[in-house]
Amino acid sequence: MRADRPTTLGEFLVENQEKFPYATGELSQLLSSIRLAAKVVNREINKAGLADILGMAGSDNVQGEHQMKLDVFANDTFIRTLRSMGEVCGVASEELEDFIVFDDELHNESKYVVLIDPLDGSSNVDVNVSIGTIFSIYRRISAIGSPVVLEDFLQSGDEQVAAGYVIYGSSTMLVFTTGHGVNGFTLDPSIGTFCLSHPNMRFPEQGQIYSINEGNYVHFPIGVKRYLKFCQELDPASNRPYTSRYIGSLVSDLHRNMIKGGIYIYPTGTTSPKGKLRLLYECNPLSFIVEQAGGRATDGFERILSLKPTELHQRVPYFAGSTQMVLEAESFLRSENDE
Ligand code: P6P
Repeated sequence: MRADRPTTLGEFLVENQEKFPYATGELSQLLSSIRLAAKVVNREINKAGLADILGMAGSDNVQGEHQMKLDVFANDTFIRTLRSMGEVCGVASEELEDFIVFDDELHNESKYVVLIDPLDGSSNVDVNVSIGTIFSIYRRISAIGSPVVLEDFLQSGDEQVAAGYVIYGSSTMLVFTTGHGVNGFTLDPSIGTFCLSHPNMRFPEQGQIYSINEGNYVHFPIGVKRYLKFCQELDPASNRPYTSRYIGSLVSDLHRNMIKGGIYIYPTGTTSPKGKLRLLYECNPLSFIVEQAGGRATDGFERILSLKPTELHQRVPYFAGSTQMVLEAESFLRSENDE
């Protein structure tokens, strides 16, 4: 941190280069690519209400979800920017059925793969609610010099070398970790630069905010229903009832809870037997952030980062946030299983 001005993201990357895994400068360059793409997407989001970029793209993504024009724009922007640099050999995206192979001599020599949710919560664009980009970075496990393969993407979350998110909200922030804590950078639009605004972000051990779509209550497992009633009971000793905050935008809900303390839950349900969130490009990267910030992230029973992925778009139940709150919620799930 400088006395006269905040550290820029570029300066931070240079000053912390030696801490990055396999510090050869390539990861720094990769993170700079993400920084550039974030600025380009941010510009379009901020004028979405004006340009003809609002609304549906007229296509559906692999999830069967209607693609917003901004979804498509964000996906294309991140993939194009990642391809233009020489650090990445392939990308998997929420918006695409299969992963993309950058199959040429330069990129086959690259060491990293990126998994990305280019614009999470994008249905909120038309109602001016914050949305986000989530990214996850691994070293490839297949032989350098060959085209990237599926196994390069199906690594457990503990193998991530970096992960983070961009939140396009009242301000635009890039929050990431390389395994040495979590740092948040706010975009200064007057100079088009991300500046260190939230050094060493930490999840409060306890919190009073629970984030879940209670409209799905009837579909929840009994343990989740019991936990929600627990959150809503009056108990001065534990500052309950807790407060319900849920805006239907995972990055925004999780970011708020990291700053204020809280838990985000997307459980299984009769309409979503494995939950809704995707392991590889939502839960793994955010769980790396959560754990690096001192929080806890599980599927209700197991650490998310320990799970061994079996397919690109697999879904998992998600309980993430202040450690004491996640442990509390898990205890209700275990009691259900003990019956
Ligand atoms: P529901 C957005 O589609 C998303 O993946 C997350 O950003 C958000 O938390 C969740 O789904 C909202 O889902 O079923 O509550 O509308």
